[in-house]
Amino acid sequence: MPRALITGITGQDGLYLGELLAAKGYEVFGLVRGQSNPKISTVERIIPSIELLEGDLRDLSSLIGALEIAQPDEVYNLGAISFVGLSWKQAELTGDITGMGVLRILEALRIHTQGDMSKVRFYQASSSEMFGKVRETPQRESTPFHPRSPYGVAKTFGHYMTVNYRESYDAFACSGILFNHESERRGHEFVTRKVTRAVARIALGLQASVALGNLDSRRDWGFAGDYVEAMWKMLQQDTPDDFVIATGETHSIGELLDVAFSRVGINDWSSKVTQDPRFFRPAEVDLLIGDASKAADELGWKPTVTFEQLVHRMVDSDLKIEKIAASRASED
Ligand code: GDR
Repeated sequence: MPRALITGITGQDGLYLGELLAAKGYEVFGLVRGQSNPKISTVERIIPSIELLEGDLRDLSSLIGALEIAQPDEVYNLGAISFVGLSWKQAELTGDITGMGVLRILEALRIHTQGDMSKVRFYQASSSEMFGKVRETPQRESTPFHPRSPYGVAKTFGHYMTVNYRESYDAFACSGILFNHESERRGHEFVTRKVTRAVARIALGLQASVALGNLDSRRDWGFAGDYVEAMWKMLQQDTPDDFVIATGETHSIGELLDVAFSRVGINDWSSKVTQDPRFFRPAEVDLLIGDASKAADELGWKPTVTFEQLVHRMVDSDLKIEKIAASRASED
């Protein structure tokens, strides 16, 4: 039975990856910060066989301890402060967890494997935010980075550390440069889920409008369930490498609003969306669109869910959730 350790198990990607690996017959260990973490019950419901270990990406010895217990064949580092908007307000914490956390887990692995880092396969969750103010379009593995947020800078540090440990210690370390990936499990602070929840609530008469930031930025949005498959595939190769994972399509926030509102029969959303300076960022990433042809050629990976299908499933799921919440509230 192969064994895997996932950091960031309570996040959207941790849940999908844990489910995928458990279905493939892995013994899955998840790292959690503190036993009172309110998301633990969700993890245990979605991945009943999960074994949770306490540890923190800010604490090297806790990472070494987790590796000793899990004895993993594969380690997936998905843990991070992942909300870009927050990273300006908590720049130091973002640098510590999203950036230095990668170095700490690599160091923990080096110590755990007694220097033979080829023994345990390592996946680093890198991000299209590293491209930032893009130098070429579409963005591919060779595109230079120009991050625009403390989050993007921290991810760039983590990416280069991963590459450096591969080159310095022969680590089996892969960096997946994933473009935005969403689902009904996405947190409400991210724009897709913020929109789909608001659309559901507006359709049900529970709220009148939604306040957003920049409607012109463009993203390459895929389905998170497809993207965790790519993470696993990277670690099954003969040699470690870095891959861009993306759909190759880009859409504006305005187009996201079009598709989400039309799902509930609203074709003109202009009176239902306001703009609030609080949601604009000090520096914006205007356009992202990825070229995942290397992943298609070498991993045989392709996205299976279109932008429209993704937005529809998220709106449909939020309609269900909000209906249940509204009927519970009316019973009370
Ligand atoms: P992003 O995702 O920063 O691309 O990073 P997010 O959904 O937060 O923003 C996407 C774009 O939407 C614009 N926007 C708003 N964003 C939010 N969150 N809330 C708003 O009200 C709003 N209005 C407009 C943003 O300015 C931005 O242009 C995500 C994260 O998951 C990262 O962790 C990951 O690395 C990258 O995707 C790939």
